[in-house]
Amino acid sequence: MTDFPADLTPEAIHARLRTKAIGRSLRVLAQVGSTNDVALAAGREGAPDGFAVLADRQTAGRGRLGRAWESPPGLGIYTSVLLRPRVPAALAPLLTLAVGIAAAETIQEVTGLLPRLKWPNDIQLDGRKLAGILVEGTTLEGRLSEAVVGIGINLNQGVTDFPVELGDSATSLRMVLGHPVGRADLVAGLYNTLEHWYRVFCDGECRTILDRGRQWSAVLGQPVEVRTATERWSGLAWDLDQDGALVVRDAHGALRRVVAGDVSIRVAGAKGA
Ligand code: BT5
Repeated sequence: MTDFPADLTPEAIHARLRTKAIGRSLRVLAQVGSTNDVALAAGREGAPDGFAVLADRQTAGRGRLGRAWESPPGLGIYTSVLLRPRVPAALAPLLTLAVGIAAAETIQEVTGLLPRLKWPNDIQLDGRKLAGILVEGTTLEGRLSEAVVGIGINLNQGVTDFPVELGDSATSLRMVLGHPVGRADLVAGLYNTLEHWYRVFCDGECRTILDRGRQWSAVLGQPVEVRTATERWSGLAWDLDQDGALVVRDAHGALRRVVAGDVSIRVAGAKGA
């Protein structure tokens, strides 16, 4: 029994790869619970830096805080990459940003579209969610010893492929372009671009990541609502801090750091911002 979806064979991907590490060791699966779980388990068993898992379909794809990631067969990209950056753990949030930049650049390269990064881990097109990133890691002696970077991108879904509750908030490349996009081109492009940004991250070039993250940002300069585990408040998205935290100017003019949470862009009324 073959495990590979016809358009996502390891040969199709390797033929398009220009990397030294990312995707060189690659496991393609027809179906899996979550590609992040496979990569985390492979990491514990000593898989190399850059080991990648790619699935046609996830039955338990996840986002942050136990949320689900819709992963229907044949339509999207669901991949996780194992990284061993060994940088100080405090830099971990910048890895999510670097992965977002890599995904946005790849989408632009392959389709000509201009996606935007919505802090902390979304990629948007026309204000709708196109892709999400989930980084799960292990630290050892204050260093990020192992990180699994999970990326889900909506490629060829039509509007009826999403559950009704996502109808107003989700989009795909096909919905915007009007034609399907080759999955092997996009995923190999993603591994190629990710390798560049992973190197920038490992070299500690935080400023380069932050500058590019600011350029791609959907939120900076926008009135936003911030929701954390304990609070909900409004302000103006001001900047990215050195560690990737979002700096928001509140109603009193104070600059507040948001380290973990969600932001939504307020469409009208920047009251208090
Ligand atoms: C994320 O979480 O956006 C991270 C998603 C990461 C998915 C990848 S796929 C490969 C790897 N393996 C996994 O198991 N996960 C990673 P969060 O910011 O918590 O957003 C989750 C929310 O996005 C959900 O609660 C829905 O509202 C929405 N959502 C779910 N599926 C979606 C989809 N396919 N497209 C757009 N929005 C979606």
